[in-house]
Amino acid sequence: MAQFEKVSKKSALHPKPAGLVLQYGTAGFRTSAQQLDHIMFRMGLLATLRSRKTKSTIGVMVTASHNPEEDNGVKLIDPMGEMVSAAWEEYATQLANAEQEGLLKALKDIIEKEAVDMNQEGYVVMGRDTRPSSGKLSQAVFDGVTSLGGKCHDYGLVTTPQLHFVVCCQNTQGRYGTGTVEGYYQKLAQAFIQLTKQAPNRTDDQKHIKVDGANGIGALKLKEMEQFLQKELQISLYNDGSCGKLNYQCGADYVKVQQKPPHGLQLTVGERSCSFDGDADRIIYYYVDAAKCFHLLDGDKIAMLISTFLKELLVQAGLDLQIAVVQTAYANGSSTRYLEETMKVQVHCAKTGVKHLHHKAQEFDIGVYFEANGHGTVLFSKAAEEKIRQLALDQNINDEKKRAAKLLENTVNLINQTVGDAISDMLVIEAILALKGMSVQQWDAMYTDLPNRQLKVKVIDRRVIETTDAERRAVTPAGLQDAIDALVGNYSLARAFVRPSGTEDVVRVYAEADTQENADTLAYEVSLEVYKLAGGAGDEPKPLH
Ligand code: 16G
Ligand code: MG
Repeated sequence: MAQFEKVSKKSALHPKPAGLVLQYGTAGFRTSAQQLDHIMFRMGLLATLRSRKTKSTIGVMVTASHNPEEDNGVKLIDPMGEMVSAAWEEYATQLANAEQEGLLKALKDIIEKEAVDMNQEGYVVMGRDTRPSSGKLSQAVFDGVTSLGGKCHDYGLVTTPQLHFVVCCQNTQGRYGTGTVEGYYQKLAQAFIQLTKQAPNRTDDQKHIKVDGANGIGALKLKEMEQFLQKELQISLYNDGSCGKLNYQCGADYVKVQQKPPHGLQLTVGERSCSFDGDADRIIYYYVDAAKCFHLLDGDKIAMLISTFLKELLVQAGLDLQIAVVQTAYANGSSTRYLEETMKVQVHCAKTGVKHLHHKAQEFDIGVYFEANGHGTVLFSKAAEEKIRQLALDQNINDEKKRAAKLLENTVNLINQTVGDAISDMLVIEAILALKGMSVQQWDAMYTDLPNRQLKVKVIDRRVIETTDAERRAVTPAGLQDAIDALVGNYSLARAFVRPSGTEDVVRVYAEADTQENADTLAYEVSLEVYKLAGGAGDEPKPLH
């Protein structure tokens, strides 16, 4: 077939280094940019098949998110803007690792297994972050799509969530919005302006926010969006990519993990600031108090703020919709307790990785999901959205109900329901703070985080650790969980768990306890057990103090 001849020819331009094996990680392939050319070409092929199979537009995003600038990666986006399904992740791995001479066979295997109609049109949209390698790697995706007879539209430099948004718009015939970057700005800005109109007495201080753009695509796109916001938000942008290096000593991951402000952004006492990550699908807030103490408001605090706000509006609107918060094992114990005991919101725990949280959140009328690292969004079921929109149109309700319904409706419009989105999340948070007349300190004071510590342990093979109960308990190696339980028992308000990383060759350790010193000691003690029982590599972990 002529179709496959073209694939053969083109694939020779994007050859796979013999013997190289790469795994589809939590959110896609991610490694040093030099190793990815063949992966990109092949993901172009796969996206075209996926498009033919689903008779929908599929997205391919070239990015390595918060990772170093020298890395790159690829994320595949399914028809409704969600991450690609598990079965196709499996195909992605097979196709990625087929040796050059076995590529056509691997491709035909998938076509056969999924009964892909090769006469169906294939349509792929692609985007990329600001990494120097992203342009060339996008070209490889393009070659993959077109060599298999698919059509391809390159959106160029976009944030990951913008590409998710575009995919969803295209596959819902515009019901979700206009499938362009401008359509994204318009939809979100309009919703934000409608919301802040209901908070008329905002001072200039309240309208102002400092943003650390991680020297990445988020900075670029926020600059573009600013004019659409009509001065309702005044943004001071730092680490905008004009001189610094991507994600280097800045960005959401740096701030969260280091628990300190990014370089290149001076904090003034009490002022709100936030950091995006390298592809703008995560956000973290922070401020310093009068004593120069740094305070972080992570994904847990964001989920708490948003779910509290929505719950209050549901009560005011008299809408009987079930709201739930989905977290991971990394959620601070204080946040879970606050949500369950004070807010009376049901909380669920999912495995790490957006796809798992997203899935769980889909089970509710309103599912708020956030990872502590700042990745999250809100999902509204079709029925919930419909009820909210109907109520907002209802002429026979009182003013309080009407206002609540309109606020809910605009919040639905402002949230990027396809995936966590730093820009959208920031606008939602800013709108809520404005509507509640709340300062960042007041938001922070709603509950106090338990001190915690994360560590990494190098082991020979991290797969020896298997977990259950949403990664909160280790099933193997034998004895590890018992050891952790015994250690946790020595501290108050303590919790600890270990899990193999899905993105790095390490085992991650998390511990929290009543004091920072106890959390640190517990994390160290658990690390030592991992090292001993799970085949530690290199030097034994050392105490932090
Ligand atoms: C990926 C995930 C992120 C998760 C992280 C965990 C997406 C879009 N991203 O970056 O949600 O927190 O992996 O990494 O799903 P780890 O397995 O190395 O701890
Ligand atoms: Mg990211």
